[in-house]
Parts: sequence; structure tokens; C-alpha cells
Amino acid sequence: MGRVTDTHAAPTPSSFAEEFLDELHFELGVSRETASPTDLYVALARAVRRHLVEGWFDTLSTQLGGDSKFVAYLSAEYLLGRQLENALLATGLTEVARDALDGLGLSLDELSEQEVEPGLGNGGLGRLAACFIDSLATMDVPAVGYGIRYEYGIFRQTFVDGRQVEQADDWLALGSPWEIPHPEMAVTVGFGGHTEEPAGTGEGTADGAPGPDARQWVPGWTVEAVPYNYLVPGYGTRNVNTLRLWSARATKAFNLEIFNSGDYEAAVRGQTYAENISKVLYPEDSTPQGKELRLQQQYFFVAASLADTIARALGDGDLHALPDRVVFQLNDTHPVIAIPEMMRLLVDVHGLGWDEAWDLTRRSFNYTCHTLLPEALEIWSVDLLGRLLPRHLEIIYRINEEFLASLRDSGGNELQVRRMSIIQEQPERAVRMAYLATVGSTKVNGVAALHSQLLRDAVLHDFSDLWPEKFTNVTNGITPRRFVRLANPGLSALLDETVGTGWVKDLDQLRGLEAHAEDPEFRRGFRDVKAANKQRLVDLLATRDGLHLPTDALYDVMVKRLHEYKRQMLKVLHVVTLYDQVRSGALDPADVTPRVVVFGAKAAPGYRMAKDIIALVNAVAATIDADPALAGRLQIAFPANYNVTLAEKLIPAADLSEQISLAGKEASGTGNMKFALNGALTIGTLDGANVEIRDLVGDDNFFLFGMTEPEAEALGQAGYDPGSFYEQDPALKSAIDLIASGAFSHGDPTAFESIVSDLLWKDRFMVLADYRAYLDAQSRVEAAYADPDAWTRSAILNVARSGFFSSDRSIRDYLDRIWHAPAVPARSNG
Ligand code: 26Y
Repeated sequence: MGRVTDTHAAPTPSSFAEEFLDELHFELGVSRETASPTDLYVALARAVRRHLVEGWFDTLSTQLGGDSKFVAYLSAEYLLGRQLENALLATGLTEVARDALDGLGLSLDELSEQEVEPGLGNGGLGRLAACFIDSLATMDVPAVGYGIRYEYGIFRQTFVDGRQVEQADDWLALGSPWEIPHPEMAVTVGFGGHTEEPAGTGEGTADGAPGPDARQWVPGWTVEAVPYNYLVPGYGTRNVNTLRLWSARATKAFNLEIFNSGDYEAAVRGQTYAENISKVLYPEDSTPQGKELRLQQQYFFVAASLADTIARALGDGDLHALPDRVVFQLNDTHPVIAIPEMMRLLVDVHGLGWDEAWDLTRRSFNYTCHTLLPEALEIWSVDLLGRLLPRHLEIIYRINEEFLASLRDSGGNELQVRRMSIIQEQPERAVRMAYLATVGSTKVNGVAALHSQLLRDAVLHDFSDLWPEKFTNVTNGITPRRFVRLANPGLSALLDETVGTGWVKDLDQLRGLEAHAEDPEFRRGFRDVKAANKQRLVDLLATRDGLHLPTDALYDVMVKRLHEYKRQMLKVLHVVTLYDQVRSGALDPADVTPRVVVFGAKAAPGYRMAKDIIALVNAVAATIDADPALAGRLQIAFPANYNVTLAEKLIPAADLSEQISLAGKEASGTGNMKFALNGALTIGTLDGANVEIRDLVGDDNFFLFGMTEPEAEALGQAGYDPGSFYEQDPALKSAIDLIASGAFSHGDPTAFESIVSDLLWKDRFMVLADYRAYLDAQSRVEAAYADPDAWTRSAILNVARSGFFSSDRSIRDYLDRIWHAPAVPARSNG
């Protein structure tokens, strides 16, 4: 190995500086004098990446050498966040790099700021996948994350006159130092065409003969899937796992057409069509649109990943060993086309009989559901699916026929059979992907205890009656590396001093803090950390967004995608009520607890109501800002483009975490866990993982309000009338009337008409029904905040008792309950 790339020896600042300059000069071709900040960042990233490669090679040779089982995590989204600081943490090189850069007159922190985060996900589901691959690597579990290398990630949000405007996220524009492309390992993926009787000698079957159940798929067109490897370093281990994201490239056949067809332009258009597949992340995270390109994306990455997995797991080995060598985890229904694809590979390509193939498939797949909203359950019209994937549709039909026949055999009545059919007949024939996933998997899990229960009781009720042992729960978690150690260095230092450094890998050790909750000295230290984090946030939002915020205030934070079920409107009504009461003289401004209400939220571009709510938040913010009566008392901050990078600054500064969805609608939430672990108190409903947070941190350290899920359900059944709540609560009535009057829209009463009328006539998520309880809970918050010692004590207990929410624990649960794949620590070959 070359002089400066000898990554065996522990690097010193001077050797690291040399590596950094080597990258800058010889790889980027830029001199120190002419280098832009981005150049410097890219050179730094590449220098750090060198130190992951040895461990990665060791991991690959250890894992591929033995006969270990590995996890193939299939996810259409990975919301990774910035990579540099995480890689430095994992390699233990943070201080070396800092010193090296100092010596060159450069600042690590400034270069880190250059990194554009890979936003290859919408929200919770994508971020969960990123936390899981971090935990898998840290726990030495052989695992590969498979997904899509979108050229454009989640859009950048800007506000124009308070309304959301989306911009393309060209995150690759300035180079992408973390990825390693392998064009030579491209996999060909077919689409369209037709199926036929297989020819005498079966295509690719092991012994050359078609299997008894084989059909031949003749695709109409193909694309190539080019793998890009991302190194996923474990913390405090040699292990470095792989995240493999696929990028679409036109096949040679497309390029040939360029020569053969006289129509050059049309041929190039064809190329563009193929390469569109990995162009952009769909920014919707509910109400799937049934868009053809989305199905193309799903099949594209699934087909490439399965081919890759089978080669990796089996080499030339025995297909019957598949379930012992690999376990697939389906992250929601987005990759569920993998089930018929596996059947196609086994039956058509490898010549297995149907029953044997089905047994192997079912034993290899597991499915995680992330929703409770019926409209979020993916379905694909038979028409579209049959056109794009004709063989897969045949396979799905046969899976369904056999499944329904088995139901009838075991005495199922016709109503039940129709309810459980993988094919829905009305309003159009379509494949219910959640049902296909359930039928084709060994285990089905929800993402929080309540959610898993509601899956069993409602969403997949018939299936859980049929196969009770199939259903399990794995409560979500978050990685303490990124969301505590990196995001909150002040708290981390305090934790290290108090309980030692082991918590980063074993978050239950935070329990050791409990004893210190009563120690005034410790409480002071804890408060100082929170104050410093607020200062850091205030500084950031001043430069990033031009906001001027006080530090000496209660930071009340609601950050998550904008959805009606999450009830940002409830928060708005609280703020409007405070404003209204001060304005009308009912409330003395001096009695208002100084509060900064922080929102962060992107709306799906086509979601009108969500966009209107964003506009309303900004309008209320501007109106309050303009009113001197509220100065220093109440302020809304709504920084645009909430993303992982901003979350890492916002969450550690929060006092109050808003988790106020209607009970029974939020599958889990993971932001809720991040806040608790950073010492914010939760105001929340009994929904998703809030239930478990409250159970653990204790009722005294959690502001509970609102209807329970059965209560909300019963109210809906009884015929919910939001107008009656409006009529009966003068404060509520006054707040809504104020919005309706145009008070936040320069006197224009039409501006928020759609919101007002929806609340009064529909209010699907029962904002008005929970309004009074929410306001009462906010009064309890104010009373509690008035006693800093008691508040801090509660905050400390939130941290101490939230170790359960480490994604390491989630992974342990997946291993115990679903995967049964032992850890395999990487052996050094060096
Ligand atoms: C099919 C397409 C429209 C689609 C794309 C993305 C559908 C859903 C999604 C993303 C869903 C999502 O992020 N769900 C969230 O998953 C988190 C992790 O489990 C949960 O904590 C959270 O409650 C849930 O809303």
C-alpha cells in the first residue's frame, strides 16, 4: 500500500493532513490556493473514507467467507443526513482531522457545513432505515441495505409569501464523495413485454430444462441497474457494512437503437426514459397515486437487489439454503413486488416447482407495516401491473388463487374470502400490496406496541385471526450516535462524566442518571447544556433564516411532515388562542410564559390542505411578530426546509416536544423518541410510541391529553360533529372566528376559508374535540415550567428512562423475533 494511504497505522494530524492534500491535489486536481470550500470538503470526505475501506474489506471477507446469514433490508428510502461527522465519529478521527485542518489554517466545522445531506427519503420511514443500518453495522450484524440512488432527493422547501414552493434537490451537483460506483457490476432489469410457454430448454434453469410451473417472460424493454456502494461504519467496531443504492442507466440495446433507427432524437428520448427511473424521489408519503414511474422504481431496485442477494448469499450453492443464508425485510409495501420476483426467479429461472419455491419465498421474507391510514395502503391496478410486469401479475394471481382455495378449504365463508383477497375488485381490479406482503411473509410487524395491536385488531384483522403467530411488534428506535452523541455534544459530555462513555453503544446505561436527578449541581449542568443548545439554535436560525429569537424562553417544537392527522392545526389554534386572549385583554401579556413555537414541516406538493396550513402558520407568525404586545412573550419560528441537518440542531434545544396526533393514527413516531432522549418533555396523546414513552418516563414527566383510540373511534361511530365543539367553547370559537375574519390575512376572509370550513364541517382528525384538553395540558406545561428545578428533574428523568428507544434495541428485537441472524464481528486481515 502506498505511503500516504497506509491506513493501518493510526493516523496522526500530520499524516492525515498529507492524505487530505493528496486527495485535493491528485484526485480533485485543485491546488490549496484555488480550492473552493466545497473542494476542501470533498477532499476531506475522501480522506476520511479511506479509513473506512480496510474495515469494509475485512467485513466483506469475514461475512462472505463463512456461512453466516445476512439481512437484506429493502427500502425505497434512506434519509441519511450528513455523512462526514458520522464517519469521523465511527473512525475515531474527529480530533485528528480537526488538528490536521487547524494546522492548514482550515476549520473542520466550516468544512462540515459544506456537506449537502443526501435526502433520499420523505420522513420517518426513510430515517428509520438510516438508523437501522447504523445499528446493524454497530452490532456487527451481516446486513446490506438496498435502495435507490435518486438523482434528486426530497425537494428543498422555500416560502414565497408564506406559501411553500418546492425546488429540486440537486444533491449530487458538487460531487458525492461517499459513494463508490460499480458500473461493471450492473444488473439488467426487464419491463413490459409478454409471457409465453418456455422453450424446450429452459432459460437459465440449472439443468437446462424448464421447471413444471415455469413460464417464459419476454420483456419489452430493459434498463441497467448500476450499484453505488455507500460504506456504513459501525461505531466502536471494525465492522463496516454496505448500503447499495441502484441507479438506472440505459442498456446497450437503447444505445444501439441510436445507431440503427434513423430517428436519433427519438432514440435519445428512449434513453432518457430509461434513466428517469432513478431520477427523483416521490415526495408523497401517504395517498399513493398509482403512478407508473413509481412502480418502475420499485421493481427496478427490487429486481436488482434480489439478483445481487442471491449471488451473494448462495454463489453457486443450493437454492434450498436460501432461508438459512438471507432474510429479507420489506420496509413497508414499497418493495413487496420482491415476493413475486423471488417466485419468478425460483420457478422460471431456476426451475423449482411452485410449492417448493413458495415455501422458500415465504420463509425468506418479512414485512414491516408503517401506517394505519387506509388511504396510505398501496394498491396497484391490475391494468398497470399487467402491462409493466406481466409475469408478476400471473404469479400474483396464482398466489391468490391458492391462498383463497386454502381459505375455502378450511371453512372460510365467501365474504371472508373476498375481504382477504389479494386482488380487490372494486372500484377497480387492483393488487393489495399489504395483503400480498402478509401472505408472502413469515412475520408481519408494526412499529410500536399500540400500532401492532391495531394492525391485529383492525387493518389486518382477518389475517391475524388466521395466522396469530405471524404478527409481532418491534417498536421503532433511533440511533444514539447521530441523535445524541453528534447532535448534542454538550449533553454527551455530561453523560460521559456522569455514567461513563458506554451509553453510546448501550443506551440502557442512561438509567445511571436517575440518581443524579436530585443533585442540584447536576441539574445546573443539565440546564446549562440546554441553554447552550438554545443559543446554538438561535445563532443558526439568525444566519440561516434571518430569524431573531430570544434564548430565554420555553422552546416548544413541532417538527414532522405536514399532515392533517398529525394535527399541526391544533398547535396553531393554541397559539391563536394565546394571541387572541392577549389582544382582547383577557390575558395580561406579563402572564404569558415566554415561548418560542418552532415549526418544521414539508407538505407533499399536491396536498392542498397541508400547504394551506403552512401558509396559515406563516401568516400567524407574521401577525404576532408585528404586534408589540406579544414581543418577547410569544413568537413562531418556521424555518424552511426542515431536514435531518436542521433536526440535529433543533431537537437538542427543545423544552417541549409536540406529539399531538389523533390517537390511532400515528404508527409510531420517531421524533418523539429523539426529543425525550435530548431532555425535552412531551405533550402528547396516547398514540404510537408516545404510549411507551409515557410508560417509561412516568406520568409525572409527560403531559398527556386527549381522547384515547377507542374514544376517538367511538366518537367517529357516533357521528362526530365538530360544530358542536365550536359552539360550546368560547375560546375555540373566538380563535376560529379570528382566522375566519382575515386577521391573519390582511383582512381577507377568503384566505383560509378552506381550513376553517374543513374544521367546522369535517375535521376528520378531531382537532376541535381535543382542543380543550390540549389547552388545559398547555396550562399544566406553563405551571411546570415555572419551577425550573422540577422541570429539569423531569427532563433528566426523560433522558435516563428513554434508553429503550435506541435503534440498537429495535435491531435486537428484529434479530430475536424475526431474523435469527447472529452477529459476526469482522476479523482483521491486516
Ligand atoms: C407509497 C408512498 C406514497 C409512500 C411513501 C412514503 C407511503 C408512505 C411513506 C412513508 C411513510 C412514513 O414515513 N411512515 C412513518 O414511518 C415511521 C417509521 O416507522 C413512523 O414512526 C411514523 O409513525 C409513520 O408515519
